[in-house]
Amino acid sequence: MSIASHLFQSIFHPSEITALVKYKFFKPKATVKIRLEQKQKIRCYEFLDKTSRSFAAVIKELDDDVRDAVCIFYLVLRGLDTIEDDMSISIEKKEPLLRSFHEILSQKGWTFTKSGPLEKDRQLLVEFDIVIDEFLSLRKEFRDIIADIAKEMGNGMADYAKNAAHNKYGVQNNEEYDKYCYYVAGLVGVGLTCLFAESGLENPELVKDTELSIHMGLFLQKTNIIRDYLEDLLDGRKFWPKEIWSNYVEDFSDLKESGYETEALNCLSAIILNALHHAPECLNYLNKLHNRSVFSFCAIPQVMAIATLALMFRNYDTFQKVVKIRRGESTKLLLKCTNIHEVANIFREYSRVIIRKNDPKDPNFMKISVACGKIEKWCAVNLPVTDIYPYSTTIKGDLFNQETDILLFIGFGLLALTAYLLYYYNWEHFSFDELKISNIFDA
Ligand code: IN0
Repeated sequence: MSIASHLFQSIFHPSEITALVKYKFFKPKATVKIRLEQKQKIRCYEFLDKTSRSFAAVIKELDDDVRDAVCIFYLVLRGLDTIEDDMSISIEKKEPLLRSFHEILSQKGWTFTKSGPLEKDRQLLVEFDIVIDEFLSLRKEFRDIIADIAKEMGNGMADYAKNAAHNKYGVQNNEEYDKYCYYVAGLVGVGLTCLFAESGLENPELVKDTELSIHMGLFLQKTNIIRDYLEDLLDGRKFWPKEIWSNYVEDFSDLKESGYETEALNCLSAIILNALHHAPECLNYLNKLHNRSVFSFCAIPQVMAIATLALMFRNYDTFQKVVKIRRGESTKLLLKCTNIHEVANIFREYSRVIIRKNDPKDPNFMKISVACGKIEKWCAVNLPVTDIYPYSTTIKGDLFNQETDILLFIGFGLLALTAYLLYYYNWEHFSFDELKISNIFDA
């Protein structure tokens, strides 16, 4: 979509328009300085841009000490993910590939050309020898962290890939749901924390609190799984745990059928509630970070996740299409992710959005209030008093009141302009006689 259509989407949200313009024209773009002869590194950053342009920009903002390691880590994970996702690869070929991927990382010249033609990141594996060369050029400590995570993740993915029950019936219970998310996302958090500590940008103590790193990944992955309900269902995948959806419908696909709207919305509340439990722990993790670039890198996806959850909450569109926050809104959030105060305020604003949409008829009404209350409490305990906006002073909260202020400003501005134009052009020809009450009845 073009900038014009993003601007149009935000037509009633002037603060988003300001954010879009600021981001597009005034924010200095991160320039990764790579010497021209470093062709392979250039190619790796091109791959990064291709797989995810917006997240690539966030990676490029990282400090020099860790940027390349995170870029290669991301591409390695993409490689694993592409093999796991590819239904055209038989399980006999897929399992050993996933289990030995951490060794492949040291096999100079290794490429893979057997991905299905429709795989989005097919080319990454076709040219994977380049990623391997760049991986081998990282220092040993970084290489070991990336290989260790690839080993555990690859084995976890292989276990799921050959688990016939998982493939046929999907995720069964909440424990299995957490375990699956741990392999595909929790481990990413663990790996990133080790990279940050190893680079010296973050405190090595952070590595000890493995649970916090895992919560970071689970919050993101669970939001993705909820958002991708329809897409995954059409691809024959069921990641929503049966323990949750079976309380509402007989068949997982019923959630999108007409006649089941109430059940679907209540089920959606239940699975969003499950994800919300990770939010206070994510704030705890972010609160422990010291480096500015690491903070933004970690905070941006988290803030997008809570905004997406709030948008999906009691929103039936979640079962009909992929619900996405407006580009203007995401840009506005991205620009705010500079410190824990801003980020915690954003979490609180969106938890208030959820509270406002919460329905007393929903069986999880109370539990949702409690989960949002925990975010509210986190802010009350951890933010200075000056950052606290009590409930009673605002209905929608600071983030949204700003919008109303700008709209009022524009409204008054337009009114003043109209009055001025009327005055300027019409005053000389204006006659009070024409306004005589009798005139109205003359006709
Ligand atoms: C990520 C994570 C990510 C970033 C920062 C800190 C993290 C800590 C723990 C775990 C993951 C962390 O962020 C990306 C964000 C992303 O890719 N966003 C997409 C949007 C989208 O809808 O997918 C974008 O295009 O901007 C993420 O989702 N994952 C990821 C993968 C690798 C790395 Cl190194 C970091 C994927 C996942 C599965 C959630 C871990």
